[in-house]
Amino acid sequence: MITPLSQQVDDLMSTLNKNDKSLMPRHIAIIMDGNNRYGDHHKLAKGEGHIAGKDALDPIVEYCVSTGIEVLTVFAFSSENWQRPPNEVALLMRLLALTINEQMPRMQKYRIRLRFIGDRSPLSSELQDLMTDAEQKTADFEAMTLVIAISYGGQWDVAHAAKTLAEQVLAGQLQIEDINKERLAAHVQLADAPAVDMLIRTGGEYRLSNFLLWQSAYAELFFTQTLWPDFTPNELEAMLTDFAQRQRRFGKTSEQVQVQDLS
Ligand code: M2E
Repeated sequence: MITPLSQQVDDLMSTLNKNDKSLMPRHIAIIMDGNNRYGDHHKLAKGEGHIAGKDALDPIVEYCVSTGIEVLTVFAFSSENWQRPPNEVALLMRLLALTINEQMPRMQKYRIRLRFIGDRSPLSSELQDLMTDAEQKTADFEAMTLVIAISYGGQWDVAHAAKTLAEQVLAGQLQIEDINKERLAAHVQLADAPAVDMLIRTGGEYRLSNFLLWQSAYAELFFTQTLWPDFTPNELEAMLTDFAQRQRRFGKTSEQVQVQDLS
């Protein structure tokens, strides 16, 4: 079959993007929305949409590793998700533990560092131990960092950072006059990672839902109707082509954004 010219141009464009690192995001964040609606559409039993969603992440992770993305952060469980029906919360907690166990060999294979962000205090001690263990075992991997946000909220994150600064003031280690955005930035989650430069939300809603508020201050936003279990590397690749075009168009501004890390 002959490849249509438009497809050839698209392929060439995405090859070119990957060769110019300044046109590629360093840090992609994803709000993986639409699992329950996927379950409804496919007449699955309650909760099975989340199982489908769990499996959709693997090809996305592999694609990100292969294109040299440094950090991929996904919203697995928000601080607001605690208000979902108790049996859904219980299922999600079981799925989280199951997924972490399942993912370990893959993390080894692809040399991916696994990290977790969020308020761990409401999580079971078993889950907390599993998370700490996974972080320790993958700490030296360098192909990519996969960040899983669990019991995470952007407002919690900023409040938590403010509390750290307040403690420093109380201990006489910091003057109130010296509090500024750089000082606060040093204490939000992922302070040592590059800022989020691409934020994707699947599932057709146009909200940030309290995800990485501070870290996404300059992020390019991408929304798709695609439900999370249907999201593919192909669609991500199309978004990356769009991202590169936005970077080209706003060349000057994006250069300024590129250099500003969160630390
Ligand atoms: C995930 C968690 O809705 C969530 C259910 C569990 C799996 N999931 C979606 C995740 O986001 C942990 C790891 Cl290590 C990877 C993915």
